[in-house]
Amino acid sequence: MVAAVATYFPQAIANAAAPKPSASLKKNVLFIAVDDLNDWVNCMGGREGVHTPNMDRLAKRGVLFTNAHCSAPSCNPSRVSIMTGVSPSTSGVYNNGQDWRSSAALATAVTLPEHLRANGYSAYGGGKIFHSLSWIVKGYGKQQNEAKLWDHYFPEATKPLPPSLWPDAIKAKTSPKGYVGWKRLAKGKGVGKPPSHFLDWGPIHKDESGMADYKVVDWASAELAKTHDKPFFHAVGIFRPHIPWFVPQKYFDLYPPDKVFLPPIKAGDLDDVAPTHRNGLRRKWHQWMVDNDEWKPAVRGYLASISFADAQVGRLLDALDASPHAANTIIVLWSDHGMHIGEKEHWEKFTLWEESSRVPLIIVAPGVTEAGGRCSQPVSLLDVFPTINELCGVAQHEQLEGESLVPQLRDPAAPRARPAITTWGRNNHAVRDQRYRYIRMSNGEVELYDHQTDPDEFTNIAGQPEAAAIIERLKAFLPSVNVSAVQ
Ligand SMILES: [Ca+2]
Repeated sequence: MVAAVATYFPQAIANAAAPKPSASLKKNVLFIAVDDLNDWVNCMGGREGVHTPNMDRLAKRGVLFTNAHCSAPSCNPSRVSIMTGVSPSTSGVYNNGQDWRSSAALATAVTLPEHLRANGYSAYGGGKIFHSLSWIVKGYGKQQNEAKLWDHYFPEATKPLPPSLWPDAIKAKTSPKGYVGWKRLAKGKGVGKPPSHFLDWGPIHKDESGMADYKVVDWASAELAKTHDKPFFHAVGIFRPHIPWFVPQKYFDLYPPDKVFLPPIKAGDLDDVAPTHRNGLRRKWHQWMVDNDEWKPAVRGYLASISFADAQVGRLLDALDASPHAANTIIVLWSDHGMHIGEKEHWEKFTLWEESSRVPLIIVAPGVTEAGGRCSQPVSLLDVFPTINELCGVAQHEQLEGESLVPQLRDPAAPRARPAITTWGRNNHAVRDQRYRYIRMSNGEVELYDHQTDPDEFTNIAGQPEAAAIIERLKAFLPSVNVSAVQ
């Protein structure tokens, strides 16, 4: 429960305390997490025709990192990593089923909101910031969030999503009016059973104000309208475009069925990938999509969900702009990892390729960033914590393994010595620099891709003569410590 309500700032108390004008305070932080959003954001050039006007306008206000990567392609380890600044190979938190506080490295780790609170900030959050140990629509299970990190959490730290329109239908495995996708899949149209009950989509014929994300943004907007006597860290977690892809009809209408694209695939693409990498793919899911002519409808469901999430980002930005804090608030928008929508015959994340690791990362820092900045240097979500510290004038913490991005915020062309590391399971890593992706599995299997000539990572060039020197250089960045997985 919310133990710290007394230190949260209801309007009446804030007014009575005669707060200092916002301009005299340290910068606030609006920290926006979007779940499972890959690079299908218009400003990132991921795919043509994606309707994301609000993330696009946010990117125009500051710096868009076009080569940003998660430290793990899965919700829990990625989120733990960004919130603690500690990499998966140091913490042993590699997947969704692990309790991060059981990690020796993280038992007493200081999270981003805790660190800011220790330095004069208040911290409040809502929606999905940390993961849950059980699937979020089945029940909340043990939350990876902790009430003690925050002054206040909406609706509560142990139950971070308010009731929405869809979970009851999923739990009951029924098809109430409006759930078109579930009805189709439940009837087992076509060949075989659907691959997952949750990989489902369809329009919701109800008002979007009933959606959990909408309610979270309503709450967040009301918080932003208040005055505060301390600088604040305000975390807002938007759950879409995570599956299932149920959003109102108007977002599906943005994508006429005959105009929906399919991601590129290439025959034989998987013949040259690391065998252990290939063995982890959800090829049966993909086969079901193809056999049942559901690939394009599924792409459409993901796109509609992206545009719904984008609309919520827009509502939040409008609320900030209308608030007393507009000129004094740093905005950081990130996604926890990417998403395969059939690329490499795979669905969701859980791989070491670009589709799983590349994420949108946008930072607007008043007085530091200039409008329209784009940085193509490889950066990691691990870098976010130290970046926020520097922007807020707060000391760094010894546990942090990332590197502040303030040099790139001041000058997006500023070089960066280190590549971005993504880890999937113990001692399997991808090293991404400005041009190449080097993948090294724990058993020694390797892949190498040249993004200059092969942006879809179709051809593994690790065996070619010119690869040896490139691999030798990138290998030096592989983590030297790879702790056992937290039990
Ligand atoms: Ca290939």
